[in-house]
Amino acid sequence: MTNPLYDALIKPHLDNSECFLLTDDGGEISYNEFIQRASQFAHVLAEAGMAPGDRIVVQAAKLVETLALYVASIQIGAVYLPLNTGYTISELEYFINDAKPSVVVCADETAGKLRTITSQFDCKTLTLNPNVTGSLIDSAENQPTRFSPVQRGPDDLAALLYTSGTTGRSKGAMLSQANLLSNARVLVGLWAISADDTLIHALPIFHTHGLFVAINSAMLAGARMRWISSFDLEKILDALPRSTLMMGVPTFYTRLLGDPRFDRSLTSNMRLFISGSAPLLSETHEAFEARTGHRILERYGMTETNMNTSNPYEGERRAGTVGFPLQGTEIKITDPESGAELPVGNVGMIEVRGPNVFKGYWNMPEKTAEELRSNGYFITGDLGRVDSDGYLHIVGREKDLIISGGYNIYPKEVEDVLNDVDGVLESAVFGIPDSDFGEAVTAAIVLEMNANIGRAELSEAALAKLAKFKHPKSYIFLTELPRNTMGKVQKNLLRKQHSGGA
Ligand code: MCA
Ligand code: AMP
Repeated sequence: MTNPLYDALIKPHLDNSECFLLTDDGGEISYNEFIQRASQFAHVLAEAGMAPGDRIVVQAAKLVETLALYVASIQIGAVYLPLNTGYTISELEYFINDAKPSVVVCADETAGKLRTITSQFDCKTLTLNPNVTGSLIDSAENQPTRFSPVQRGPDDLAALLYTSGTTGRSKGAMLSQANLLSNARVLVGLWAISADDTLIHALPIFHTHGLFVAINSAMLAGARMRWISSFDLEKILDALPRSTLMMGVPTFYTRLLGDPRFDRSLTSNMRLFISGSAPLLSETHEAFEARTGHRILERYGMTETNMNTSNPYEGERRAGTVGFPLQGTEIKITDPESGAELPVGNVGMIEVRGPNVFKGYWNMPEKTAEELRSNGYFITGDLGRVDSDGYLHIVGREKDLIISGGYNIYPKEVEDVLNDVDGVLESAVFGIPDSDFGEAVTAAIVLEMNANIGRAELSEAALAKLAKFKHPKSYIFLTELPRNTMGKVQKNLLRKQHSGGA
């Protein structure tokens, strides 16, 4: 038995002196230099007592060192659990309490605030600050630059990624070594990623898109990455003439189109633009081609499944569709009520099976049983249809979910926070079309009789409990929520009535 991710992503590069990362200061970090750094971190984690299968929680800025932590985690056979840098302490406490990591890596400022929770079990804290200081950096200084990888099997867990749930409670998706590696192999083949590629990497690295789709594929292929800490229009425009590949959420592409400098000549060295995480409007697809001559390749994935489908690299990239099932992955469309498979062309629940599909939710056997069938099919909660040419169209979502700038927001979680505010009788959170983020979080609020509160009190409650991207961008005060005869709030009606602004 070996360590599949190590063998595929790290071992081939131990002596690879080719460039891996292109940084903001114009510097280059080679594969072997980078792996030496990661190996030093692996020694620090091993000294902290981490054993194979232990969880490591990482909430850190998008630094080269944060990426090195991911690679260190593979080396020591740990389960990597990255968290959005925007999460509040109360959100972090939930994840830490649920996952019971043996190490948490976060900024100094956060470490102090997490002590109440980390002191409750055997959990060590290492710090990594945005300015690349902290106890992780100090402890790594004199460590050896080679690390013998811990043995792991294909079914051993490599990552635990939390995804919010319709009940408001986040669920940890357990991803195995084989889940991640099989997907990376298929994507590298399908998108023809090679050592000749330079990928513009401006996505966050705490989600599947920026972490696995981008990084695992780049490392497997031996490609370079232009490492940009977040979406920065100027840096991306500057990098385009020397790059070949970009992965982004639709907001990346609408923002690029918003700048007149983004044109055919600036993108003439580019080989491929890939979009995912949220629906790409056909208008964006068409405007992009008209401006640059490139057809964006749209694909479809989930935290629980990695990537499921993709438009073809060779062949027609069809706007408004997410293409065909990946090699080894099966898709079927079923009746949401009965689970029976529907004939081609019908709209129904998208179900997915394949080596990419996760192992279940951490500590939630009932949730796992509800969503992952015993025959291996995962019930995505997305509604779609397959057309007569085999392209999958996502036509909606059965789950009550808002996708804003590629981030998922489950209304229930926001409603729970708003309903707790004194003076709020009830609330309904929904998405309205937004030209930048795709959807914008909006809250309809019904106040208790004689309550004297407004937006300020609601924003304050959101600030204390929820990461900023989940905050309602607007509040609407109503005397009552529209309900159907069953008493269910009609969010479609709210969406329709309040969608004027986009
Ligand atoms: C930032 N804000 C947001 C978002 N991002 N609000 C709603 N939705 C967002 N996505 C808040 C900020 O806190 C700020 O609040 C205000 O909105 C404006 O921020 P701005 O500077 O415009 O935003 P930004 O920093 O430029 O970020 C926008 C972004 C970013 C570039 C679209 O959100 C992003 O990188 N998104 C990618 C997400 C992603 O990787 N998703 C993949 C997950 P204030 O002004 O109050 O401070 S899904 C996945 O992995 C699946 C498997 C898949 O298929 O890929
Ligand atoms: P996450 O929970 O962050 O993994 O988000 C997964 C969800 O993002 C999916 O269930 C879809 O609803 C959505 N999604 C991902 N890619 C696309 C896409 N290309 N088009 C439409 N929705 C997408």
